[in-house]
Amino acid sequence: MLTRIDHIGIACFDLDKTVEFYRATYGFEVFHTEVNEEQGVREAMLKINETSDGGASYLQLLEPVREDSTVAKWLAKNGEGVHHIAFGTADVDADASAIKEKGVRVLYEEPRKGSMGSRITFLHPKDCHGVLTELVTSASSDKEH
Ligand code: CMX
Ligand code: CO
Repeated sequence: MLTRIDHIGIACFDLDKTVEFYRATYGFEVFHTEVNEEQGVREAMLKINETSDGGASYLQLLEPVREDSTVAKWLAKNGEGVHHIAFGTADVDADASAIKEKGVRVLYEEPRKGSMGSRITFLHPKDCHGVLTELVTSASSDKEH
């Protein structure tokens, strides 16, 4: 069951400048940063609020680390902006299979590594009314691993 907005993914050209904008404008601080080589991004997670399911909602600021990454390709076409939304669930495997049964393309056979030890998968934006949609099970709520 999808129980929260885990994060909104925002693509940017310069992560440090974008982090500084969110700090100076809204007072949001960086909760976590990491490079996800597989996804081709350097990212900063800004925690906005905790949620009633024991998780939290974040902004995920994303800067590409290689030219052939999905985010680099998207930025070249669209410029900076909202790249995807992510729903949180305690069981990404079960939710991804249930959604696949409904005819929505799930991009990965098995969930992959996301921020902070989470497991993630994506739904094709063309099957989701133009919204690239991610499903996330955070490390703390993961029942499987
Ligand atoms: N939101 C909405 N639509 C998108 C999109 C996005 N982020 N990215 C691509 N599209 C649309 C394009 O506009 C294009 O539509 P048209 O054919 O109408 O022009 C279509 O999808 C195909 O786009 P493309 O530029 O040819 O891109 P690809 O098919 O190569 O890749 C996708 C699209 C979704 C398969 C790829 O972005 C992907 O695998 N995404 C999942 C991984 C990811 O995004 N990782 C970065 C974030 C990591 C994290 O959150 O941790
Ligand atoms: Co994301």
